[in-house]
Amino acid sequence: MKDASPQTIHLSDYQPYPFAVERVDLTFRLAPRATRVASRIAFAPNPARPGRHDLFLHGEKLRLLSARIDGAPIPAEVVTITDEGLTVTASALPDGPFLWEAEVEIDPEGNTALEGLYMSGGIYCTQCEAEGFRKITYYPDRPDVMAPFGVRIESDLPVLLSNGNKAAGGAGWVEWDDPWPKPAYLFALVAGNLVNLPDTFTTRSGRKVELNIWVRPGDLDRCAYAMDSLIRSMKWDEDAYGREYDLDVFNIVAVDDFNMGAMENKGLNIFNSKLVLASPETATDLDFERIEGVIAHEYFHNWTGNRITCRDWFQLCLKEGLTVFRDQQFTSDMRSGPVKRIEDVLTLRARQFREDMGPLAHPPRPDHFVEINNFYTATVYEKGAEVIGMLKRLVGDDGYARALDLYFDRHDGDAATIEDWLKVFEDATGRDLAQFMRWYTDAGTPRLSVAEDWAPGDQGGTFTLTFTQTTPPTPGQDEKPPRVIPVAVGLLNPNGDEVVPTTVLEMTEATQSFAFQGLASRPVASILRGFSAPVVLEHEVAATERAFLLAHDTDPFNRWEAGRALAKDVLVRMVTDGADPSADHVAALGRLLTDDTLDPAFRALCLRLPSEDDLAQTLADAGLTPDPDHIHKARETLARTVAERLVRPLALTYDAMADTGPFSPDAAAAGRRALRVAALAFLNRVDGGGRARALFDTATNMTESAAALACLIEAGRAEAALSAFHDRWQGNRLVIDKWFMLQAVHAAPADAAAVAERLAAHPGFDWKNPNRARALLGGLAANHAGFHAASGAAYRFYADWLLRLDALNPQIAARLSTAFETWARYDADRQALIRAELERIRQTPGLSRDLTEMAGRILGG
Ligand code: B3K
Ligand code: ZN
Repeated sequence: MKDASPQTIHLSDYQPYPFAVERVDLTFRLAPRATRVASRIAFAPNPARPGRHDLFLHGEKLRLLSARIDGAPIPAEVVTITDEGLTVTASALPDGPFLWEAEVEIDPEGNTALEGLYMSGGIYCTQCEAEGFRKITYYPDRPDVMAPFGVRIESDLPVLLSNGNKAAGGAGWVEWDDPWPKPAYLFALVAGNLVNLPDTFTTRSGRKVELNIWVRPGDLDRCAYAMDSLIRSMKWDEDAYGREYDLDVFNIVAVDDFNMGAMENKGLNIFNSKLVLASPETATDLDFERIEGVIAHEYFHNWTGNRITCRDWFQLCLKEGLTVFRDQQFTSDMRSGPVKRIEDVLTLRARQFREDMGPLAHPPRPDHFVEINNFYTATVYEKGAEVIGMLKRLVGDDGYARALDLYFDRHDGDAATIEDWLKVFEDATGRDLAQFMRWYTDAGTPRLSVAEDWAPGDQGGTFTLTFTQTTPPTPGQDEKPPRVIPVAVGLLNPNGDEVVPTTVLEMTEATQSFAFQGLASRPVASILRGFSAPVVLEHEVAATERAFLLAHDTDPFNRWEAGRALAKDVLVRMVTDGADPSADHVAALGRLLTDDTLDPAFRALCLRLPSEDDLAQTLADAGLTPDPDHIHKARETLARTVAERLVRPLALTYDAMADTGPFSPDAAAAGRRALRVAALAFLNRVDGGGRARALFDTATNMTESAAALACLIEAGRAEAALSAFHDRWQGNRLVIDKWFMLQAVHAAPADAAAVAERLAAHPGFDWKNPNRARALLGGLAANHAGFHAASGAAYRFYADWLLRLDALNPQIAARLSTAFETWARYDADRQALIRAELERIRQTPGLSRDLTEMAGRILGG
């Protein structure tokens, strides 16, 4: 629990810390309820803050046993201790450098917030980003205070790990030394009964690095893919960015209780076990892809985040946006570039656009916050990555490479800012990026509308595109000056040939025209190729033109996008005018489905209908009030129509995409399975669940098993399958998470709240485990029509659980509260129901700072 009046922190108040930390030495004597942490911290005055200053050290939930400065106990009258930390009066401090020594006691087992030092299944582990180190010992817990750390761990447990290289060890103790100065948020400690999958990697300059993945005994046979991903990541970062690993050992540990995906602690990454453990029988292809991507992401942080860190938490996207961008590039290289781009845009729209269009909208670099953990958002991560993609498009590949080299040269060892980041691009390319900075400082998704003009002429015709950009106001930001927007455009001849290859138009004004001359005939424009900027494109296009682009566009992203836009147009008409599905649209889907020249993964994406949440947003954008039931029915009708009209090609595809050889998690095999289960989801609407039942009984991989189970739930024929699945997998927490989630996501809307309630009462619902809580609650929130059922039953159930979770783990509760961020889209009755739940949450005594901030922001106050 935090205090009742949380304070807002402002970027404009930044001041360097008055002291430099020259070295930190920590000794941990581990005990579940009473761990002793002894610290020795060598401070020196920081020339960047001249004058005499109090010594303020962050510290929360610590029992201070002793504190000395330069060996002498500190008189009580010069020390003040509050809930946030400890202050020693300036006049009591030596003039020059001094040594702080303290001992505190902490309670890892009682730490249910999973921040600081805590226990997961008998394993001691830490999570310090953003501000968890202050729950371990008194320290200036801010990213711009960097120091080399030495760590001694005393415990009878067999495996004792910390950052850096192992320095010494004996019976019951180990010492680690991390020579690279780091902020406290990158500190890590793990101790437990763990086993390891070992390997090695030799860097291109010949450093032999010991690699280990540490897991609980019994999990060792599910680590190979994570290790393979790590080795490929290390190689890729050398090849693509010239970045080498810089310690003798790289350890990864998997724990079951973790608030997010993983953490890039220096030399000792700690992972949620769901992003490490995988076998064909237990992990879906999506799980494999995520493992590969997150292993890479955390590894890439070693340079973009660790060697160069952030000056303050407002700069979070400096490390997160760049590292997401790098992991996206990696996945594109490992798998299919176009498929990865489409997947990333789907995520961006589903999560970031939704955030940017609602009450939680904030810039990639926010300028104030109450609880920084609430800002690990899609905007900071995914939009942060999009912004870098735009920079790269504007300066070109060579310019980007030069700028990144300069960034690593100039800022290695620094705690840097977004200004530093843009300056390296300016210096490396000579470009003025003042206007570009708005992408970092302004919230909101720009709307880019396009008008076309065709003027025939004797020397060929002129085709003119006129773009207009506007960005709707967001909380606290009413005025939105124009931004620089790179718009990638290509023009096609009516016969489908490309007459103007992809060219990047740079839009800098509110309205701007671009002319293409000397054209033989009026072309068809393919605009925003590769999704060259994170904007909403408003381009009125006839269905025939969308179908043309779906068939002929040479840009794979826009080819998919044309089909997507077609499906959305159809669905919106079905919802608003009661229109029937479009025969042309279904026929176009049929042509894609059977086009064997196309990558199956791409075809699977083209078959995927827009989500109900996406449709709700589209309707709200158009000034309409989305009705979740109508949306659900329309989407169901369309899916059934596709299934009825394309039953033969769907069935042929379903059979043709069956695995023939041994399982491979690679992109090609995963793409075939994706197409197969996409076909199954349609066929399930007309075969009464027959294929799903047969597949469920015979599947040898989790992708097909889980897809079959989802289909059976939707067909209302899942009882036996659910219990068989549960019996088979009850010893595997990650698979049982899927069992919970599938039931919540695929429940019939009218039953969703009741299903969730029943599942919450199941003995396997260990709500203290974040993965399990997210599986059920996140699953319910993802069931759009179920979550928004007019009775308000799901809202109530959900809010009850947020409150329960908040008392234990505020980060998880706050994150899950974003399910309510779209409340203003819906009708007055639903709005009133959601508001009442949010008010009830907000008024609950003892609410965490995290959830207080979220409920307040969602309500708009
Ligand atoms: N940097 C961590 C996220 C920390 C979240 C703190 N609430 C993982 C990552 O982005 O790689
Ligand atoms: Zn990250």
